[in-house]
Amino acid sequence: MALLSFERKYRVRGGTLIGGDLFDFWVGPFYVGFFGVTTVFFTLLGTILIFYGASLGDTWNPWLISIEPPELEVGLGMAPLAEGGLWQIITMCAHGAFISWALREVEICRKLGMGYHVPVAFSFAILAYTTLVVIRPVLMGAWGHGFPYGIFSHLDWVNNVGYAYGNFHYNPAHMIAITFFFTTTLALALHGSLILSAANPEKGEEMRSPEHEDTFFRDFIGYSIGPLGIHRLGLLLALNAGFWSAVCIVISGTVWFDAWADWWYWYVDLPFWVDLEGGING
Ligand code: 07D
Ligand code: 07D
Ligand code: U10
Repeated sequence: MALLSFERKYRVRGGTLIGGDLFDFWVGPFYVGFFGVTTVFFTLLGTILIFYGASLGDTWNPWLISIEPPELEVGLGMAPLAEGGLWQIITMCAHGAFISWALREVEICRKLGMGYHVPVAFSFAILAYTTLVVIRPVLMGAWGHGFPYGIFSHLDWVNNVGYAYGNFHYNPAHMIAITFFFTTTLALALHGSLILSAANPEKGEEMRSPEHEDTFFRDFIGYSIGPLGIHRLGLLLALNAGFWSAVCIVISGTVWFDAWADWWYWYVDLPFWVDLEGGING
């Protein structure tokens, strides 16, 4: 079925979580729904506040505009608008927009009778963001631990927080997250190239089947995960990348306060060699 006639058939009412028929319509290609309206509301309000915050600052250079969180002394209270209050409201707007976006995905899934994999996946990104600007700051007792909303300023934050724990590369959850990120790109490169090699033949050549794809990997490494399995694996890898990122930052400053390299002394201190000559007590 051509895409346009498919859309005519499936663009029917129903499946909304909230609002009944009220916002159950499309504008151009976009499904609206209650959560489309809330997305637009929070996005516009948040964007206007960023522009307002920029107007209070001393630059219109887009790379340098930055909306700073409150000072650490403010703790978990509300700050005046120009002293971090804007950051706090923008954080609420960002959550309103991201969660609305995820719920709009849910409504579209329901309309189409599909699984909720896409909104579940997006919720891992939201989790990582919430960990950075809500969960960790609350655990540490100050909104000032959140990152500033600016293109270069948020890079400075990552750098400074990283060095606050010595060499951040020694954070074991950071290692796991990075390994998942790297493995995700490896899996996508293998999958993208395998599909193109079979399903996008030269003119006049015949398309190859999923059996060919399976056989390629069986010949190559003795095992094929299969055409459905590779998508399950891809999702698993990507969600783990986001999940372990959230873990690596939430444990920094809440359960571990020192240089991350020192965490590894548990290994040096293992009873097998701690008392041996050359060991830490030896
Ligand atoms: C390609 C989908 C499209 C999305 C894009 C991003 C905005 C921000 C707002 C000026 C893959 C749109 C950008 C709406 C404009 C204002 C107020 C997604 C694609 C194109 N970062 N980060 C970037 C965000 C954090 C880090 C780029 C957001 C953490 C490093 C872009 C968040 C940490 C580097 C950006 C966020 C961190 C970047 C490209 C939220 C750890 C880079 C992003 C909401 C995660 C890279 C100058 C991209 C860069 C970069 C956006 C959070 C680290 C500006 C929206 C605090 C080390 N980040 N980031 O392609 O070039 O994503 O920076 O959490 O090197 Mg960041
Ligand atoms: C938070 C983004 C959420 C996005 C959302 C959507 C819009 C709409 C609209 C386009 C999580 C936003 C949407 C705004 C846009 C339109 C229309 C994603 C988020 C909800 N690190 N490090 C990570 C590496 C070092 C440090 C994560 C590598 C140094 C700190 C990842 C290296 C030091 C933190 C990672 C490296 C250091 C991290 C980031 C290499 C600095 C974090 C990915 C090769 C001196 C952060 C949760 C992520 C984290 C994080 C990778 C180096 C510090 C695993 C590969 C040694 C302080 N680092 N890092 O989290 O875990 O994405 O955040 O050197 O806080 Mg690191
Ligand atoms: C996958 C796949 C697969 C496919 C696929 C895909 C994964 C099986 C079958 C999909 C993949 C791709 C297409 C590849 C490219 C994708 C990426 C690289 C990911 C990153 C994507 C982007 C950078 C694009 C981002 C664009 C977005 C998010 C669209 C922006 C849309 C809007 C602003 C409108 C949103 C609609 C809403 C909220 C509903 C309500 C709508 C209305 C009321 C009408 C519209 C009104 C407005 C626009 C005004 C409101 C203003 C807003 C919202 C904010 C604007 C703010 C300003 C400051 C201007 O596996 O294979 O193939 O295809």
